[in-house]
Amino acid sequence: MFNFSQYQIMQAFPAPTRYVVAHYQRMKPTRSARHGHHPLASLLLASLFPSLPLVGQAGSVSGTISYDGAQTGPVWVQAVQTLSGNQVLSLDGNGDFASTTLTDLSGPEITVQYWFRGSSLQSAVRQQSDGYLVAGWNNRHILSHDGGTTGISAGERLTDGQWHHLVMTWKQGTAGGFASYLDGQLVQQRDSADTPIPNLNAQVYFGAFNGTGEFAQGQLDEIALWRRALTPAEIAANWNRRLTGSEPDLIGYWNFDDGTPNDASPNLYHAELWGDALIEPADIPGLGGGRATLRLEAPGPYEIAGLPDGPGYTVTAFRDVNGNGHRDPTEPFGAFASNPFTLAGTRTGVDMGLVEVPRITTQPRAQRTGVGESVTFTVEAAGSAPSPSSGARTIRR
Ligand SMILES: [Ca+2]
Ligand SMILES: [Ca+2]
Ligand SMILES: [Ca+2]
Repeated sequence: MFNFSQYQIMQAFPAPTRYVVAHYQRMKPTRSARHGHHPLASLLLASLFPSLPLVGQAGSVSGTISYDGAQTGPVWVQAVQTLSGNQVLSLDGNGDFASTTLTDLSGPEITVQYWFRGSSLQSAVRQQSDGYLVAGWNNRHILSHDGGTTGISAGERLTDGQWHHLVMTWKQGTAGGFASYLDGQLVQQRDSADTPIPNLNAQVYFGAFNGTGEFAQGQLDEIALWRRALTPAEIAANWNRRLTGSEPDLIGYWNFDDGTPNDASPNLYHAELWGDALIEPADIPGLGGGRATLRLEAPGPYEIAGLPDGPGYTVTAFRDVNGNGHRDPTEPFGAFASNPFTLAGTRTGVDMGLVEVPRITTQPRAQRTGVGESVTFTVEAAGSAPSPSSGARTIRR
């Protein structure tokens, strides 16, 4: 299946700009090519054009971003598809976890990846005996044989209540061989130690330290362990794809979609639920569906192409005043009025007006006054409402 969600568009380009990429059209269709695109085409295109938008395929959304406020900065537009029917592992932070039958992660390379939403990432994926490997410990990824609890950062904003995709990769004795990624973007990397991961001969747990403490609180999904370090290009291209379980080099893959904590890889490292741990429905924005982000220098017309047709799209935009690449509470924000909608081919008129949450910029000050005198208190506010943005009231006493 060809998944356009892999194209995260990070550079600005004017809407009329077209990058026509047609190599896939000569590929032989296969059973998996449901829309006529060979899976190899995605790899080819991803390697040739890792960050270019595609056109002439499936759907596109376009419209105009308007904003009449005073804040400045680039505008980010995001189209995300949320597919229904997903199930996840839910842990309440008190005695809940899943234990697997997997006990050996030894070797020269590994990748641990998973989706997380919640308030504590502790022990998301954890193996520990006399050594340890923990993906998600105090918001870090740590390996006892390489840096101990120092580890590397798993990223910011992990516990903001939104779904996030986390990846840890490790490859023995490699420049930049210990790396973490958040939502497909590199968070931190450093050179790795030149000793292999030891065989800890201990069960791998989801959400707990050996079932006794340091519990995660939140939801986990799409937990995948690979016996090799995925490359930055692979992660950029595939981070929000659903796996099938039959991918080469998978150690194990738990997606909970059949209502069980079973390993969907051929290795069958099935897990067992403990405490109040349960598997329940929760749809993850972007998982297995379309997902694209576009950066504009300023409000105006935009187009996002190369999105797969289907239901569950939402389109939003914000003005990145502080330039950090994500939406902060005071930044102008807008959402398409017809969210969510079904994309079928070209969707025009996906217009959004950016508005700001009102914020007070000047507070009234205490004033001394005598009987019979007037005093004026002034408060000034910025934002899209209320109107007017400043005012004064005179009080007589
Ligand atoms: Ca519990
Ligand atoms: Ca799932
Ligand atoms: Ca921002």
